[in-house]
Amino acid sequence: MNIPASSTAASACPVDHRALSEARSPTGCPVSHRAAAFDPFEDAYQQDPPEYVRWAREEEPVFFSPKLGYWVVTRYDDIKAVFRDNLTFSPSIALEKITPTSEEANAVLASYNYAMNRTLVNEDEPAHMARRRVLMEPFTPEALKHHEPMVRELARAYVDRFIDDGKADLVDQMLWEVPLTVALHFLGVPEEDMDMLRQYSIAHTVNTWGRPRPEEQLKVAHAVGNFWQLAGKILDKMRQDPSGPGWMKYGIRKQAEYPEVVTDSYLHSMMMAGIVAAHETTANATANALKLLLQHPTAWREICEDPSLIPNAVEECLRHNGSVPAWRRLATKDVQIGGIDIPAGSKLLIVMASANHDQRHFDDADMLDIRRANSSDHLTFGYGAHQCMGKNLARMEMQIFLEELTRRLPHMRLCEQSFTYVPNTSFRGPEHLLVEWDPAQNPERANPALLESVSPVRIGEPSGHAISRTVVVDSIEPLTSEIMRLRLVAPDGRPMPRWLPGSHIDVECGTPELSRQYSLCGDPADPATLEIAVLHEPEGRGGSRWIHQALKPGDRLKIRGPRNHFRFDETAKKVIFIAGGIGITPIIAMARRARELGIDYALHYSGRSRATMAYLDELSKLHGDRLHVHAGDEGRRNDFSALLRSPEAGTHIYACGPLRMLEALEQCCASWPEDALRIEHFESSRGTLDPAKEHAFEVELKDSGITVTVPAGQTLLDALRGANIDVQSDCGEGLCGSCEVRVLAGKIDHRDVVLTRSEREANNKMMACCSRAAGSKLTLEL
Ligand code: FMN
Repeated sequence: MNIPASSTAASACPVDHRALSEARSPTGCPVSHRAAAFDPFEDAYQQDPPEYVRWAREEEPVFFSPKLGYWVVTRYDDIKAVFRDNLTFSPSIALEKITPTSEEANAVLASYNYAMNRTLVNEDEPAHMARRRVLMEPFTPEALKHHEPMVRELARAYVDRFIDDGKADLVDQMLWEVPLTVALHFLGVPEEDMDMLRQYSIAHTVNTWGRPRPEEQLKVAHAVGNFWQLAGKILDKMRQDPSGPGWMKYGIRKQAEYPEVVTDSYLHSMMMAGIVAAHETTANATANALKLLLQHPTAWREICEDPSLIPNAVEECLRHNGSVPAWRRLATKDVQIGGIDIPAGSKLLIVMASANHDQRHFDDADMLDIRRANSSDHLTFGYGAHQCMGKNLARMEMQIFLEELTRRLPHMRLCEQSFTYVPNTSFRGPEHLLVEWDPAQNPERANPALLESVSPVRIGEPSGHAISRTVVVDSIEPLTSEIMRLRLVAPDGRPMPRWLPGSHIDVECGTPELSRQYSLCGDPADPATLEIAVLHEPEGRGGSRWIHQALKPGDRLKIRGPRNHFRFDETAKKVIFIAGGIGITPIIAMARRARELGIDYALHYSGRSRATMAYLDELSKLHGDRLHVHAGDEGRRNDFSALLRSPEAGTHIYACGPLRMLEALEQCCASWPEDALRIEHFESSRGTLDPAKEHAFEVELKDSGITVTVPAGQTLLDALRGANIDVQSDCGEGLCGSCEVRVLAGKIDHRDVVLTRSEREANNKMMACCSRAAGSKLTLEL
């Protein structure tokens, strides 16, 4: 489809007139020289797509490319908004040839009766969602689990073939064939000639997303034509007996039930597109991931030493260096993207690789951080109704490949080489990946038992919040008879993660199931140490008891985080800090920060007696008469109603302590401006699910186009995960805030202790682990 010339008048000029060139956008305006030079078939784009469009991401995030005839979108929020609205931004051009081919090449394709049409990826609503729903079941985590042993067995067998050679081209010797074999199993297709299918897949990529030269076009057309015919033959054979496992067979069986939804044309197109989609993306993604990790030896060493880091490392590699750098959409009406007018009929190239390096969404976006908490926000799998259906199969394969290679070849390194890519906009991975190692050092020679150990694969999105790190207990020191201070350092002396006042860490108290949160109460400026203080609760659930009784200096400990749901707003005019008992811990770093910034503040600290109150001397030295100690046995209770009698504009109150104290404070602050009071809870019973007292409700997922029922005995979080929707979660009790989802309609019954009063009243977000619908339905932005 050509961009209509008539659409020029409506649109404002989107470009920088100071940097003129001869090139014209469809608006008739000249485009900037960099937009004019943009060419995604250049090697510079192939080598590093986010770097190639850094200028655009920073200065001209939506621009028209005259060479391509597309509008190019480069920022995270804009691309997510495009994916989210698949009516305004139609996917119908996703499989169109990006480079129109010669008459001769078209004639070759026609001679094979080539008729690639709608699959899922390029189908508009309402046909798309009806079909997606009918065909979804084999992609659910439950169904995918059955494939894990086959993937593992294949990965091992391929490593066996080269492990004693001391060198390999991982792409040629493993990363193409294993995903291709897995893809064929998944589809239910008998194993065909692997080399031929690989060549066909590359031809399909070049035909659809490449810029083949005229002489190349004929060769490509023959390969694509043959691929089309082969797909037809496989389908015909499958139709004779569509029983047994495999997604294509499942599709044939569903055709009998829903002939208008699962059409013949769909099945033939999908057979061909499916073979490509299911393996080329995974093969490229794994090659990209291995290249990236081997180029970052610290990250490689860390995953070799601790395979539990692999699921998030996979996600971070998909973010940093994914295999699908860009995708396409068609604007169906005049619309704005990032403030730029886009006329109806415009074609869009949305560069997800650029979104994934957008500093506005990812801190230190260019850095590879395998513990990054929001790695899985990447857009490599797309987003919304068309999000990659095979994402969890790809994640599983990548985890298994990394696990096998890190365990068996931790001493592997990249050879000197230059990397080449097939020039095209959308499928990207090195054509070869040469690695070498000393076979004499293969760990399994000294320790054959190593081959038996297997780390569990995580099917679905990993939670970056769930990534643990090992630390060493440097010192343990009693602060009172019930509270002890722990100083934690890195085992190799490296700096600890950075944190801000209000942050806490999760400590694994002996087993991963017994995880407890502890606020950081040291100095954020000290990069080497994390300090926590733990109150012994003998009648508790066992976490604090374990810390007090089992832990010794020199022990290793697993922690997660830091995370912060109690952020200190440094713009406050005045701050009142109120701490009760062990609730002093998050307040310590905040009060120090207020002092550093010269903010007017007061610190009120209550306890049963001075002897039970940790850090008193240190606080008194630092804060002098800004510290007010309220010791119960001295008859000096904190009188909140007197302290907070008159609301003051610009004053913030930060409070942490026992539940009763916090409830009393909430009452006293009822007449204060909204959100003046900011609270951290250490405990909550509000989120406990009692099926007898609950009712079932429906959730409509706007972006995915499905409706899920949440039974009385299930949390919203579990219901979403059961429907293959990724939502992060950590504490599961409504304390930590990691499972927040956005709500578009329906009244929420909030059960968490994270949201502020005004956030609850706004009724536009909720914690999926514990909060529910007040009525019978909610609509979520998922
Ligand atoms: N307990 C402490 O003793 N010190 C802390 O600094 C501390 N910080 C916490 C921060 C947050 C965000 C939360 C949710 C809880 C915090 N707690 C803290 C409470 C502990 O996580 C835990 O509930 C307590 O040690 C009792 O655990 P137990 O019942 O397993 O013994």
